[in-house]
Amino acid sequence: MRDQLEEIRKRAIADLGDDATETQIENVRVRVLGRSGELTEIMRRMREVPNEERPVVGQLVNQIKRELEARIAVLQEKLKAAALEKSLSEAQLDVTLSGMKIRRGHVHPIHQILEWMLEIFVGMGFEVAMTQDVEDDFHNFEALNFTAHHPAREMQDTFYLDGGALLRTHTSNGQIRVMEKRQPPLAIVCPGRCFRRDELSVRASPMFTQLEGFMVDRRGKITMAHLKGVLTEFTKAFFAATAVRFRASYFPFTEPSAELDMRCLLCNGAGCAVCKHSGWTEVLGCGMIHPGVLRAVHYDPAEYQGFAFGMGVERTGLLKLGVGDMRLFFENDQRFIAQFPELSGGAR
Ligand code: 2NM
Repeated sequence: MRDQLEEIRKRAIADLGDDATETQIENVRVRVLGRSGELTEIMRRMREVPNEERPVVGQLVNQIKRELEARIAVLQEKLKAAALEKSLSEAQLDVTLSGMKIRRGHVHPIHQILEWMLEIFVGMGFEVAMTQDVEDDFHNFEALNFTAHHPAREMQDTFYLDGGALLRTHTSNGQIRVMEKRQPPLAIVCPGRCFRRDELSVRASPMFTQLEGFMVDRRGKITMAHLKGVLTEFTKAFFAATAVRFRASYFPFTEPSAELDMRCLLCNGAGCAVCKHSGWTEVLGCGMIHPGVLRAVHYDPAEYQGFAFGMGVERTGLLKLGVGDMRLFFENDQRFIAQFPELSGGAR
């Protein structure tokens, strides 16, 4: 039996050579150490061994078992290390590669310009109110003191929807809606999209952005002087304008009405092609809210008064960014939008 054991050992060791494969190792393990393997078989036949020899044979079996187990462990460790080495060398990660550039988006210049404008008005205590684009005749025209046959109401100027609704032609509808719902004192700015049946051109677009605002309180508390103070402050903060002037104008919803001009940013008043040699650039429209508008929102004009103003964000954006063509704001050409990288950061 000892010879038999030595035979088993020798064969197993021979099969567990340095280049033994996973399968070969497993075969040896099953054949020799398995539940019906050769060593188990010897143990089962132990009663054939004379009593005095049994401990020696038993010891020998255990010794071979330990030896083979140790050998198998060593080989398996080696195989594992080799497999790791192989996978590392095959699935290479070259950390010196330059990497993929992820193209970052930009805040659209119009959106950023609007943010700056709002920041200035919010700093002066105004609230921001977003209002609806689809409106009825009353809130877009009637309440704003437009006469029944005002040219702005014409089909060729306004987008009418089925059922009499329309796309707002200015954000003033939003101011009417805010005043209907709330009582003075109020200081509100209404940004938003507006729609007019204009062809897209250097100067105009069928869809554009407006920022309008108003301030109302008891009669005598909000005067033309406040209008001038707030709007001069805005123009100086936003454009760094060196001077402003108010010029009489006309709007259905304000009386008196005015337009605010600033000293031309390009020539500082000397006269150039941009200001058509006037030395001034038009910035916004404004005025004291018409009593008819106050009555439409059930404010008694004998009790309340206030001012309002409005400006086109694209138009003022052209001035601010020194862009010469309105269409650039609507084409979304990355080469244009990406020209203002500072717009997506904080610096201006
Ligand atoms: C402008 C110019 C002047 C204006 C007036 C109102 C309202 F609703 F309070 F009457 N909203 N916006 C206004 C006044 C708008 O845009 C050139």
